[in-house]
Amino acid sequence: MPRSDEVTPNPDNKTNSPTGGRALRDWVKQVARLTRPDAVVWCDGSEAEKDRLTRQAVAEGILIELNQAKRPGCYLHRSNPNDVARTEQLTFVCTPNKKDAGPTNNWSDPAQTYTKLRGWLGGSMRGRTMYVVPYVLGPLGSPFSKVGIELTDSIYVVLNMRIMTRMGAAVLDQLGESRDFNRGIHCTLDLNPERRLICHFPQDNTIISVGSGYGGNALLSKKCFALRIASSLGREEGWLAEHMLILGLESPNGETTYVAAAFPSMCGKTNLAMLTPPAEFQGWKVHTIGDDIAWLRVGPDGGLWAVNPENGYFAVAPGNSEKSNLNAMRMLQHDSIFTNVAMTPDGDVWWEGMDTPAPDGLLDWQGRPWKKGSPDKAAHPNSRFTTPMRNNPAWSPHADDPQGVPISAIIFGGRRATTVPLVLESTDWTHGVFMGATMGSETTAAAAGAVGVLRRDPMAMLPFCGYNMGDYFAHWLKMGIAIKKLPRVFMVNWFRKGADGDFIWPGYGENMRVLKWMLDRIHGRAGGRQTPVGIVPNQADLDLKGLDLPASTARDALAINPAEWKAELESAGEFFEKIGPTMPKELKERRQAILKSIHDDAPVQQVAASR
Ligand code: GTP
Ligand code: SPV
Ligand code: MN
Repeated sequence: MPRSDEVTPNPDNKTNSPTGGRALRDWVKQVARLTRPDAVVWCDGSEAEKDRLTRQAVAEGILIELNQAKRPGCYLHRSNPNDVARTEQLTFVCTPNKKDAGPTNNWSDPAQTYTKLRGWLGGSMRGRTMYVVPYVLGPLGSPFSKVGIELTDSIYVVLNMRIMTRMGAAVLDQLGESRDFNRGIHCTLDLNPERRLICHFPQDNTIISVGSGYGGNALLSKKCFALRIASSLGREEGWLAEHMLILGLESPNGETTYVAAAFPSMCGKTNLAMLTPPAEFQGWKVHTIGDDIAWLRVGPDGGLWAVNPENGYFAVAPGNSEKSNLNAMRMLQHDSIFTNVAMTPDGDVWWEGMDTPAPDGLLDWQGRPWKKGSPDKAAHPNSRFTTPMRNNPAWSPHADDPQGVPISAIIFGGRRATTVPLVLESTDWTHGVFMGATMGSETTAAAAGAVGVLRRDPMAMLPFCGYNMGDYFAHWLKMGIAIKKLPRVFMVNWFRKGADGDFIWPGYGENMRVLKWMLDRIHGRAGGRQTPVGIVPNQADLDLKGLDLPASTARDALAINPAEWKAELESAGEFFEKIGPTMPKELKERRQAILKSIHDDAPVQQVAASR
């Protein structure tokens, strides 16, 4: 296999006027010489370009036009049925040393992997167009921002990147002659899972993704750059790239407090980020900064500041209704791309969990007639919609602030049928890092594989940390020294189940009640009780006014069961062992100390409102 720059250029190559700097133009040429597209198109991010590509996608059957009277600017895409979720088993971190990828990542040798991928990429775009997609993660001109270029042969990817990122010609102006940009190559190939790989080369700031057209596998700005590569850059540069939503809570007296929350895929980030507070919370407002990814840095005041690197949401469709997430239902009324949802006979969308019953004549996510009562889901469980963040009625203009927003609390949470109470507060930073590092969650349809299996998913970053997980924990501990005004750290669980198998806690908008306790803790207005595993609110500390929740149910939601927690900490210990020599000693010691303090008859200690 010749090196890419030794492949003879395609004489028929058509390209519109490239405007980028020299390093960028050279790299684009080099990839084109290898993949041999019929044309190279530099995307400018304009409306005209969007209209042209949308028309072409409809003509080619990549997009289906939805009912434009009901949903202006909305389209449906149906993926290949073998390509409907991230594929963690085909995702690799290709560092020069295996130990730098760590025991939780798939690793392959960078030189061998480049050679193999070059082989697959050789001539792979013949008969196709290669789009050059320049984008910036983070607000334009922000010290947090990073430029990425994705080369892709998928119009669907281009149209989604246009929503998900700040994309277009302005990015090339910001980049100028700089060589400092993420190099992303995405090639659809024939969607054969045997030739599907998502490979990261942090040392080269490079991503190569082949054989998948789906979400996190193909929109390289998202999990590949903004998390895997960025987490690695963050470690070198002293900041954090996290799988977190960011939201602002404005109290009736106008005080806004910002929090960031890490929940694994499909565990409620989008929903929490734009929640509608219950009727009893008159005058409270929720402002969304981001719903999936946060980049966090120490600000000039010594506090932790966050930006959302993205410009749109690629969010889960099923479960969204006017009742559960009104803002989501509003934002996807226009200018959104739906992927793998069901379609009604009048060209509208439908999914499980919508308030309206399935209409007659529904087509399922594969375009097949769907019969009412069928055990198969009409919408794929990981069906999604892509929406510009400005479509969200709760969107905060501070999402464009170059300096970001100040974070007062970090929240970790997972999908746990047992053990983890509705909310827990850590006692200090190391304990907070411990809570994140020991997080567990049941797997969901966001990734290919079994659903509902409990696994450790530290900081919701198991599939997204671009380096050794033990070094990542150490980096978190180190950040605790760099941050002078530390945020409080909490853990939540909306998914605890009762004996009947149903969720105990009503969730969604009612989660505001839990956020309110956190704010009251932060501002010294609420107490709780100290348990070996953290501070839990007494029932009286939670504002449950107007909620039809029996006292015994609230008690179940907040219960700490010593036997369950002993098992939990044993399981966390096994995970720490798996991490091996990089596992920080502070966290191992903390685990032992907590385990030792768990007794069936541990005395209850009340915690005052202020620390
Ligand atoms: P990713 O985009 O995969 O990172 O997911 P996410 O964390 O943003 O999850 P999202 O908010 O889309 O929620 C995933 C699923 O969980 C949806 O079907 C929601 O309806 C459901 N969900 C969200 N919040 C709650 C809650 O508080 N309680 C319950 N029971 N379900 C919830
Ligand atoms: C997730 O799986 O956490 C997502 C969707 O947010 S994807 O972009 O496919 O990663
Ligand atoms: Mn996510």
